[in-house]
Amino acid sequence: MRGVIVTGMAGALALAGTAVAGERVAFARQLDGDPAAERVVLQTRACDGGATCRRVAVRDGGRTVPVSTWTMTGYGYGATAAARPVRLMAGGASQLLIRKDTVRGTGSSPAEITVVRWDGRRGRVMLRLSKTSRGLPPGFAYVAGIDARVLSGPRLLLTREALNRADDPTCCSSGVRVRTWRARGDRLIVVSSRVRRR
Ligand SMILES: [Ca+2]
Repeated sequence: MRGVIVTGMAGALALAGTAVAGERVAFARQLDGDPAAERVVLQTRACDGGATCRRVAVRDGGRTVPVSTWTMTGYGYGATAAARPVRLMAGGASQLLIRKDTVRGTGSSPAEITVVRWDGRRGRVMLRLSKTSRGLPPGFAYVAGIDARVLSGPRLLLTREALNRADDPTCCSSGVRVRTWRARGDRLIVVSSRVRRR
């Protein structure tokens, strides 16, 4: 079950037990093999401490299945969320590029980028990058900024991570890592990685 972030049953239970204060449709897009387009919605609720939490869900006919959590894994912060369709696999379906940021966050606040493939029943995580992802280049202590975009043409995802040494102020990173990723099966794998040091 690796990579499955929520099953249909768990999603239904989570929705039943969680008050969703607000919701808006981000976009409608064909995400799987059935004829109807799925609607991708951003759901909002109040989190502990007055922060706003948002998550992304897919509405497929009468079912609504979350494809992200309300907060970022391992943190209790409120989170903003945004989702857009991307094409990283062959075929007509789109995948979702989900970005989560901390509500009223600073440079050191948690952020997360996730690529999810909707398989018609649930969201499968193809890639998840956060500021605390392991495997940093030698000499760097943490990621101060993270971003992702799709390169036109070859179905490659490009990620940029601002890299800080332990004594860097969060404003001013000592390095940047640029990686490109492509789909292999249900995962995204690194095809190039470059670290620039200032
Ligand atoms: Ca569909």
